[in-house]
Amino acid sequence: MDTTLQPALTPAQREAFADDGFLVIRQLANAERINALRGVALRHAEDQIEPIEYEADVAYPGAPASRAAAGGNTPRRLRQAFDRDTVFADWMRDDRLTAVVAQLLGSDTVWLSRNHHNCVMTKTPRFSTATAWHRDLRYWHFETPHLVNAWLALGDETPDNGGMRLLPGTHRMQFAAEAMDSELFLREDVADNRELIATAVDAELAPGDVLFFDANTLHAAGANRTDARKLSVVATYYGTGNAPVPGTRSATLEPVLARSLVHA
Ligand SMILES: O=C(O)CCC(=O)C(=O)O
Repeated sequence: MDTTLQPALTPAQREAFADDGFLVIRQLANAERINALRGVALRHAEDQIEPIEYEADVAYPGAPASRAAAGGNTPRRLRQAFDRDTVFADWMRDDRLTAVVAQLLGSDTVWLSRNHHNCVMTKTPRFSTATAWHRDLRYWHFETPHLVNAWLALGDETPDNGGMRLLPGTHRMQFAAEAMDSELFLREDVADNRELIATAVDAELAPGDVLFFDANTLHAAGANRTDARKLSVVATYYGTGNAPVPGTRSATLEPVLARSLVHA
């Protein structure tokens, strides 16, 4: 493993990620980059540049019933961010971002999946919905569960505007089938689950902060109850020794080599 990576994670940061399944690195993207990303993301959301997943498509509780209903044209995800604009592609291959991912994965080689996340998540006032507790891996198909998500805040993220909440240590836990509902969301009517949910941590983020989380960590987020749109760029990475299972949705689009060994 290359030991010259910058920023270098401290032993405490590595331990926090291993224990909790997530880690926030403050100010990994500077204001100039945030402005550029935000400008393109806002334009694409307002001009509805496809491919977009709408709140009506996600169909979480409280979502508009169809794309034709009031609020039915509210974007939830601007998909295929890597191929949408070079500002997103440059960010997803950024040296400092992928250096952190390399350390968290323990792999000098870092692959970006174009089939999962790879999007701008938006939460729009009035029509946004909450996401229940889940693991991202629930519908992904990889040889190992060793994947890391990088969630970049393009604005402030708080419980009020639907910021991310995480359950520390759940990436290492096994759950009985009855703990989850038919869509693999954690059932909130189960007493043990309610105890676990009481341990939730809010990831409060400022523009430029990145939340890294293990794809097996249970997380959720509320609706946006403010009057400003929330935007976050999200990318998923894996390293040497992992690969999408051929023939599955995880293998649909070719991955991007986001980082390889640069120092001998
Ligand atoms: O912003 C949210 O509601 C959470 C999104 C999320 O966890 C996901 O899409 O996997």
